Amino acid sequence: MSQVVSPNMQVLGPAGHRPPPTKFAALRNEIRSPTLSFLMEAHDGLSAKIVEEAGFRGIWASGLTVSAALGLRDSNEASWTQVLDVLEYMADATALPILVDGDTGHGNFNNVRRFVRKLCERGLAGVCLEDKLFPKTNSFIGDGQPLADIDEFCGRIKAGKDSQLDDDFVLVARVEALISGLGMEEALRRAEAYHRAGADAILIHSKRSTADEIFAFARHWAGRAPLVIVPTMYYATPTELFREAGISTVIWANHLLRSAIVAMRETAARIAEDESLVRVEGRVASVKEVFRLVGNAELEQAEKRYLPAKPPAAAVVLAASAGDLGGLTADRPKCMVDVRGRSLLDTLVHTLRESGVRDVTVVRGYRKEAVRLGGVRMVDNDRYAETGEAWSLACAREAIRGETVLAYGDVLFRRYILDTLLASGADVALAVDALGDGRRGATPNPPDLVVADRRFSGHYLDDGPVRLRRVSNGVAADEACGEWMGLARFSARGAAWLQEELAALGAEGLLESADLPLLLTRLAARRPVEVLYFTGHWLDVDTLGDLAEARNFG
Ligand code: SPV
Ligand code: MG
Repeated sequence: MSQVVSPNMQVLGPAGHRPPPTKFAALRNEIRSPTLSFLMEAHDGLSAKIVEEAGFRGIWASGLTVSAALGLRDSNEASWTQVLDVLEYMADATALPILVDGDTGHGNFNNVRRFVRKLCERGLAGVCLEDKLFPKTNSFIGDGQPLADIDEFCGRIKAGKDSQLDDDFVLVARVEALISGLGMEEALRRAEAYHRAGADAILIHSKRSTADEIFAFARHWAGRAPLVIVPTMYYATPTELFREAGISTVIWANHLLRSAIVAMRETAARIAEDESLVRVEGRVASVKEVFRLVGNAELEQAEKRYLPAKPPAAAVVLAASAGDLGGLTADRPKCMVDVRGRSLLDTLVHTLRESGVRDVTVVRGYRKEAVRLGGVRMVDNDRYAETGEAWSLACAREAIRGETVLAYGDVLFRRYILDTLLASGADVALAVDALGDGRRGATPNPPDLVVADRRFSGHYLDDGPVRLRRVSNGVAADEACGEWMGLARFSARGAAWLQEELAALGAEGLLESADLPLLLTRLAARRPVEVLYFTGHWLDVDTLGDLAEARNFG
């Protein structure tokens, strides 16, 4: 069940159910619960999503890794508002509560007040403040870093708690006394003072490779407030021992960033060495996976809901000529010949409908009474025997208004070809098979070969426009850039150009004799007509051999 995060950071459940807790309450519950909790490091929106998908219940926004991901040191080099921006991306990216590594609070009590308010406003569920001085340094650097005066730090804690905008906001006070070598007594003294100042939990930090001093602290502390630990250095300690010691929360503080460094380095080295992507493709997340992680599917849905819908395209299918498939076309035109229980025309119309093209006009002529199909408008070219394709098209003039797909009645193509045409921004786009060069054997109808201003390159990134120069069944194979599939799409503007061209042919007395290649070539001389290259995945049925192939298609 998907959840929705409302602006006030309430995670909304399905109607009729008690809503789950806010992010603030969720973090408070984790820290307070008697069972051991885990916060996993994240440093940006994407890593926050990855933590959520891994099943964690909370996130640690690490100062070290947020800084490092920005290419900076963990020394307050990023301003607090720059950090806040990163935190906002993280909060927006996940429904999980985030405990923010607030370093020293970026100054004195006054800076803490503003910082805490801003965190609450942006849906960050808690902050951890450490008893050091601004600008701080990472705890694992150097020895004996100076600590804040206890009373001054207690003032920061009080100021933070007094400034929180939600009662469940969590303030964790981090004790650095063990890190700084000041000993257990000082650590306990500080923890006690911070607890009294209002901290919701104590983070006791250690840089030793064993957890002995953490366990000793926990024993002395005796559960006075929840204890949070960061076992980066004492990582080999079995987690069970933390449970037995009554620890509240373990922070896995930096491991997503560190794993990303290894993965990125390996990928960069391979690509640099190979000057190729071959060895890395398949070992890296797919582009599709990136789209999924950032929620492209939701955007698609939203576009359907909010973008003005353009009227669906219509189609004109030219099916007036007889075609010659021997006895099969004695009583019906070729488009009505059966292919696996369905006529060619039916299959074509089905593909059109699947792509949202529902308004279909079929121009029939030869054996017109045999051309029957539900939900399709029929227009007759009764002069089919002495006229050509342009005349047939002109018979359907009324149907060419807005966006229009034009297809021969004897072609089959995979749906993605039509979808690509429909998605094209071109006003006139022809589907051209870059592999078709007219050498595929003698057919009764020589193929319509295309000459364009650019040949098919096959490059993944090559999606620049290709302009039609001419299309004709008289193009030499060497000159041909591909074969027109008998499929084209016109935008509303392109459809108006098509109307103009039909009118021009009529005015010049050419309408009866012209075929579509001539019409398109003339159009290309005056208007931009684009070629969209494909490689196979279509066929037209001219022979019994083609028909056999058609029966295996799909
Ligand atoms: C951080 O992740 O930034 C921390 C934890 O503060 S540590 O690096 O262990 O200091
Ligand atoms: Mg830190």
